Amino acid sequence: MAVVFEKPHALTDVPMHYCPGCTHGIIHRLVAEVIDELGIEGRTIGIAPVGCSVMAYDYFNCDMIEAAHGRAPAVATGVKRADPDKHIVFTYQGDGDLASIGMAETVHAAARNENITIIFVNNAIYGMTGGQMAPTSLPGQVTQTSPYGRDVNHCGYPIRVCEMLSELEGATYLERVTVNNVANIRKAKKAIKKAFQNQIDGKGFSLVEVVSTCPTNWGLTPKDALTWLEENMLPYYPLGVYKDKTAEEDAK
Ligand SMILES: Cc1ncc(C[n+]2csc(CCOP(=O)(O)OP(=O)(O)O)c2C)c(N)n1
Repeated sequence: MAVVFEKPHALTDVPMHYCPGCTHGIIHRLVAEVIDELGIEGRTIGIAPVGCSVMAYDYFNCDMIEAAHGRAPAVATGVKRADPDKHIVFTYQGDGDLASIGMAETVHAAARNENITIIFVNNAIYGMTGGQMAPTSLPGQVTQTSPYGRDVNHCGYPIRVCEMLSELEGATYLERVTVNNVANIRKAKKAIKKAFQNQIDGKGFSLVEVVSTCPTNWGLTPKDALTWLEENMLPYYPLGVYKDKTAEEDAK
């Protein structure tokens, strides 16, 4: 019989706890498919700090470490450097985690061109803790801590992580993708695969930002959350490759 659907081996059978319409599940699956396709499950170590994906260790079949909030790139650096030829190391971080409390770790890991892969899930809010404003919340966005909308005079402007890191000489590969439709899910997978392949090839720091939804904390249905993402997130966070030193090297 022809197999038309198979769960990636790198995902466990544990049902995920994510809310309806949350895109963490799609992104987990893409990471798992890439691990399967590259045949690296046995040597992959994932690092997920706190955030809605805090229990990612239940969902991925590879070894997982839980880091303190924001510290995943530092932990990843240690794990990778302990046995650089053997370990394939990825972090899986939210925007509250990576761009707020963990910003220093992110910037310095990129500046050092650590040979690690970062999956950065940007849903413009602190999901796990109930919807507080994140560094990526949009101007005017209503959150638990900005009930009248994010006022840039008071709270400053959102941080565009890929653009910011692209100024660093160290960073190797930075791409922003989303998972709002099938075509974009395919592009997201391609970017995630490249980010892992770069590490296998010893190319250095690779980060894929995935523009994501949080229907629960945005106060929207799953369908309306996708529309909100398309109408509000994508204009502020344009998709694309922000840096690719591997392409520059290939062109030489
Ligand atoms: C040192 C520390 N400070 C604060 C917290 C509380 N906390 C847990 S998760 C989180 C934010 C999570 O948001 P994000 O990283 O965007 O991930 P999401 O839940 O949206 O997927 C915060 C502030 C914590 N666990 N540890």
